[in-house]
Amino acid sequence: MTERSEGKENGSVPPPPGFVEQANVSDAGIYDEFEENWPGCWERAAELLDWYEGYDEVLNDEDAPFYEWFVDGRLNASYNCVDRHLESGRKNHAALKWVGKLKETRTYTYQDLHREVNEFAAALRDIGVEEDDVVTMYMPMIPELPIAMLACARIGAPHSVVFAGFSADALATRMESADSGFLITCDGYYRRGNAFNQKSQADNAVLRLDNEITTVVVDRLGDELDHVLGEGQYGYDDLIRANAGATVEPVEREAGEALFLMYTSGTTGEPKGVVHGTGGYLSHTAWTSKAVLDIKPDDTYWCSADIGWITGHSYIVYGPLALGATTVMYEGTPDYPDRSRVWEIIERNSVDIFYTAPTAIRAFMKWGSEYPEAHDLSSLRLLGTVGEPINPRAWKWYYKNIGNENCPVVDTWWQTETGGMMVTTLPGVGDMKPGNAGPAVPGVSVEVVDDAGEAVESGEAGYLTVDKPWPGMLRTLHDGDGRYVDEYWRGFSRPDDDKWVYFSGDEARIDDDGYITVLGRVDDVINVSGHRLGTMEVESAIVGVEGIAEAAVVGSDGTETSIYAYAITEDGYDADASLRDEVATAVENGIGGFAQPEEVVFTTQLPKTRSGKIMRRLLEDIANHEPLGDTSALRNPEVVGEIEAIDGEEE
Ligand code: 6R9
Repeated sequence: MTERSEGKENGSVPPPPGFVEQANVSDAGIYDEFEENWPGCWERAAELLDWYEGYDEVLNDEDAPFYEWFVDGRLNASYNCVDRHLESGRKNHAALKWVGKLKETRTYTYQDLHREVNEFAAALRDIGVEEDDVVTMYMPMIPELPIAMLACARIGAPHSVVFAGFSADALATRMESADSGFLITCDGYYRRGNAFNQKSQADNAVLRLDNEITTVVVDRLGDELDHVLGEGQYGYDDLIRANAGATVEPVEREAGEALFLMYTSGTTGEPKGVVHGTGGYLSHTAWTSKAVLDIKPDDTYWCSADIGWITGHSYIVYGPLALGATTVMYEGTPDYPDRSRVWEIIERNSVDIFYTAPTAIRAFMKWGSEYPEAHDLSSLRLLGTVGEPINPRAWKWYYKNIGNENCPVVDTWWQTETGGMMVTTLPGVGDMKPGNAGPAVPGVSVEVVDDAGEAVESGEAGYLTVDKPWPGMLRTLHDGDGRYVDEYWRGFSRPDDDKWVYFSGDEARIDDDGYITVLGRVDDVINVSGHRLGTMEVESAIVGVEGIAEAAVVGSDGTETSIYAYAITEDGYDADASLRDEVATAVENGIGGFAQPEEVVFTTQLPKTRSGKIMRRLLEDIANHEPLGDTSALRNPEVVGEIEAIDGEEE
């Protein structure tokens, strides 16, 4: 590294001057300005959108923690992400550049996008979708997915996108919970070059549901996978053809009305249906796309997340399209057909901004710098990461080898529930500290607190909380307002003093400059290659196997975080390879192949506290070959030696 990039004594790296000159936000005064004028400061975000009806009030907190942002404002997300860019003379500008698995490409200009979103919105109405009906989508990374999302937004039908890697069971659970009668899926897709039958998964899910489901099937594979449309099933292309040239007036939605649902894992086995509104969510994602990702309308921007997760919703679809930029969507994986794929896509499309996850960066690093070196990456202006903590070594590798020390790296902390970014440096303003996400976004207020809810001293670990509402925040949980309050607002709030504090479930440290280092989850949620999973969900799939009495799963950090499962067999059952296979199959069927444990360790007991709780932290240390922390709270300390011995034998 050069002297400059090694930065100051405390390891911080100033933003590259060439970047600052052109940044959307470069005045450090923005922090004070936002603080002094809170919540009015958030009008800066709302002003990025077009409203049919202006809001009367920025924030109504009378019914906290059910906050109302941009009260009585009316807008439509599809209009904001599509139509208005036609009106502003950008109709021939590329909106979506799709790069297919087998190197096919498709580009949709804003006009193309407008046409297909309208036709599909008309089709949705034809098949009976009404305002506020929840439409589930179970699709891989194909253009029809964002098109369907925007079509739903147009008619005020909240979408619920379920990651395509989830199993039929997991899809059925989410559809049932959302009371969703509509499903949009596809025949199949390519996984490492092989055709995978997605429709049979979707059909199996529908069979499990009591109510009638209307299904739309996108033909992704052509003749490769012949599929038959059954009763209540429509072909996407047929619907589009039948509605050729149709236009649908965007429905005016109140700011607080739902734009979408997104299921995410929590501490219990039941996934949580996070509900996002329209006005606050879109303002927050548009504003952070501009201030943090520095997106400008002429940029080609690529976020490598999957649209099946929140990052793809906020920063492939809604944020960048609200700003009128070109968003790249990639169907494949970074190493197929070879390890140059990502750099080739950046070079070929002159990508200006690249946003990815630490797990991918660690893989790139392992593969070696010769792959990026063989490509011209000089179009890049800014790099971002999200999803889990990034270690300083990976951060520096990314900064140097991909950004050539010319591109700021924004390490953005946020969650499904927050809707948009919450903690990160502003790339044109603040110094970066590798391994350290940064301060709260202007207008966002975070605090790291102890068990009693008091702010911890700088440098000490505590719970990461948000002590003021923010526009992108979830509205509630679809499963009920009570669960919403219990899950997020019980721990540190003092309702009697009308003080409401949101708990993220993360542990963090804060330094003297107010920079946050996120340490990881303190609840029973694990992060598997950027996919958030509840330990309970995986464990309940495992104990469903005959012969398994009890199970505990933890995350282990390799290049990719993977799952380690510890299981106890019932008397009379052999802890053998076939039982191990059954465990793997149960997880595949219950959740999806991506959640399969890397290791299944059979043991006679699990480490438990005196109150009978499994001490996952200890299993995590064993899985990661780390020194064991405090074991004094264990009821059965002898278990540690036993598990370590088995682990050792297996390696
Ligand atoms: C956007 C997204 C949320 C959890 C979150 C935290 C972890 C996300 C992070 C990060 C450290 C970052 N996380 N970004 N940890 N540094 N920059 O990932 O949403 O899938 O809901 O996961 O991910 O643990 O609580 P989601």
